[in-house]
Amino acid sequence: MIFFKKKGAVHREDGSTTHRPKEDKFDTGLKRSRNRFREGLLSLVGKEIKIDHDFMDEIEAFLYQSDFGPRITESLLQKIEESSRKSPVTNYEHIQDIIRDAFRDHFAGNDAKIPVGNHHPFVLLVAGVNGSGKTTTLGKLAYAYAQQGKKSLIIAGDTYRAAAVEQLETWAQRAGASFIKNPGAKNPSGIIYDGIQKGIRDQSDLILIDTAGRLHNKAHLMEELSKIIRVIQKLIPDAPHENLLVLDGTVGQNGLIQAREFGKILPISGLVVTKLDGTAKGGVLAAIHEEMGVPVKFVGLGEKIDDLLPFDADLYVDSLFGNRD
Ligand SMILES: Nc1nc2c(ncn2[C@@H]2O[C@H](COP(=O)(O)OP(=O)(O)OP(=O)(O)O)[C@@H](O)[C@H]2O)c(=O)[nH]1
Ligand SMILES: [Mg+2]
Repeated sequence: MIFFKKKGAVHREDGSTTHRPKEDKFDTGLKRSRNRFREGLLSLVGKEIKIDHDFMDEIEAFLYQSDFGPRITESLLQKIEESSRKSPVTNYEHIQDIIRDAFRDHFAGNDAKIPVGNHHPFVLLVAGVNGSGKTTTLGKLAYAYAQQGKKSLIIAGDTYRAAAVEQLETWAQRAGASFIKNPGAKNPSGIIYDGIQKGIRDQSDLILIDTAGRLHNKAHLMEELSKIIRVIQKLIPDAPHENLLVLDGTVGQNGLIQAREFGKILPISGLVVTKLDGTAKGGVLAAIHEEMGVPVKFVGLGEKIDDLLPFDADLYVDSLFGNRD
């Protein structure tokens, strides 16, 4: 699927536009994760490596620091140990190959596609804790779909914060998407019902629903999320067709807890991991995917409108190693 044009446009303040390939975005976006990841390994370049206790401790420490979590760390260590039985002395390239292959296997089943053509309108909902990047992600998605010639309607389902509605409206304008809000609403049900009706009436290709941030341990807010789904299903019984859980990549392993709790309420079909441009904890992406068995669909690599990319395991792994330097 070509989701974004092959080259990502970078709009400058002086009005000029240059293009940055997707590879570069992953690479610069994951700079901090990469630096952390390579810190431990780089000192080994060009040396003979003896796979002993000290070496394994070192590898273990930096895998933890990158937030790969216990299970992935254990499985990587195991793979390195297995290989050391065959050849106890090795080199950097070999260790790198082991880790790289392990990640490729890990993400082999990760399908980042969203088959928006399968339903008309296709209903997509974003959920997550406060500030995880839901509204921004929705705006970026509307823009990306507009680039593909799709007509989107955005529903302002966050009825708690007036500022949230304004923020979303600005994104809708930038993306050229339709927008529906009810500033006086006390809860999201009414506006979501009206929005779905409008989307059907206007023959929108996509209906994109923003929801308020909610802490996963606040039972009434989680119940409200269930209600939102029921309201949508009154009009389109098999919707939402995509439930994206938006996780802030900088929170590391805490994302796992959020994913578990939201998963109890919402049939999560995909994950969006945001703010990977500002963290050294990029490994959490692998840990969450492992735990949840849910595909990572998008990654947020900045605050600009085109800073959302479909997740690409090869680019992710390449960017961690920084082989494009
Ligand atoms: N650097 C960076 N910042 C991001 C990214 N995604 C979102 N942000 C920023 O994170 C902050 C919160 O984003 P929002 O989209 O408002 O988050 P939200 O989940 O809608 O927040 P609530 O509605 O309050 O729960 C904003 O300042 C965004 O610009 C990203 O991928 N990278
Ligand atoms: Mg929001």
